[in-house]
Amino acid sequence: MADLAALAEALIKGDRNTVTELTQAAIAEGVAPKDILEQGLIAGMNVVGRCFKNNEIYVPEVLIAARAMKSGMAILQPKLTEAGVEPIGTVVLGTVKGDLHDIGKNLVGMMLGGGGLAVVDCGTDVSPEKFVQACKESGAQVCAMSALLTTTMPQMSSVIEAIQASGIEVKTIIGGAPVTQSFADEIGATGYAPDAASAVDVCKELMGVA
Ligand code: B1M
Repeated sequence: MADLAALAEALIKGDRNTVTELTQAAIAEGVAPKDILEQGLIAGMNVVGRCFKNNEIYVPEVLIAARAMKSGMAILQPKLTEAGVEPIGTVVLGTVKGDLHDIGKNLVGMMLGGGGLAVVDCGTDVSPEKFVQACKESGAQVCAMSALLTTTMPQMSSVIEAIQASGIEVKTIIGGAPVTQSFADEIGATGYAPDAASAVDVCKELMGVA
């Protein structure tokens, strides 16, 4: 009998081999891919996000859990596609122009993926035009920007202006060490999150799927 609680537990521990084995076993037993995703992998990642937010675990543990999630997803993704399971929403993500820091941005991407969202990761040093183009092409509901330098924070405002000028309907969320809620309010961003786990909650709220 497939044990999805054990799958979630293995993911929380970052035990990649057990995640692979239990995902394969659940598929072999005919468990619905959506249940494996929601009750196994996402359930585990939700716990990781909560513990990270509460400072009970730190960046290395999150990265190891995310690696385990990736192993499970590599097996599960083709089955989800076959079963027609759609992600609950799409987020375009990137570090703004002039900024090469990507550790926090990657954590945000991993947590968003772990939360059942599709992520279009544009990488680092992303221009406003590239953000807009990626939003148009993917039909994303949310554009998520990271900045680690005080000198690149104004780029977030440029992205919001470019989105407004393009006429596309997309919400924005910003984050990164120097970014604050008051800066988000000042530049008209629709969301702000202080950490990667909160970014998942905020994106889901902005999409109306929280
Ligand atoms: Co740079 N760097 N760096 N750096 N670097 C900082 C940011 C700095 C604070 C160091 C310092 O002086 N004390 C400083 C910025 C000062 C300032 O602007 N006020 C600085 C500087 C000055 C620079 C250079 C200019 C140095 C130079 O060349 N003279 C240069 C700039 C290069 C460029 O970007 N153009 C530079 C270069 C680099 C490296 C390449 C060496 C490397 C980056 C490697 C990489 O990312 N691949 C690097 C690093 C590693 C750092 C520090 C040490 C660590 C950053 C980090 O990864 N933190 C940093 C000092 C520090 O923070 N102690 C520093 C861990 C990460 C998990 O946290 O990214 O904050 P963080 O993400 C968090 C939250 O902020 C949030 O979630 C994450 C997890 O919870 N979050 C979001 C992040 N994005 C979010 C988006 C969201 C929501 C939440 O919604 C979309």
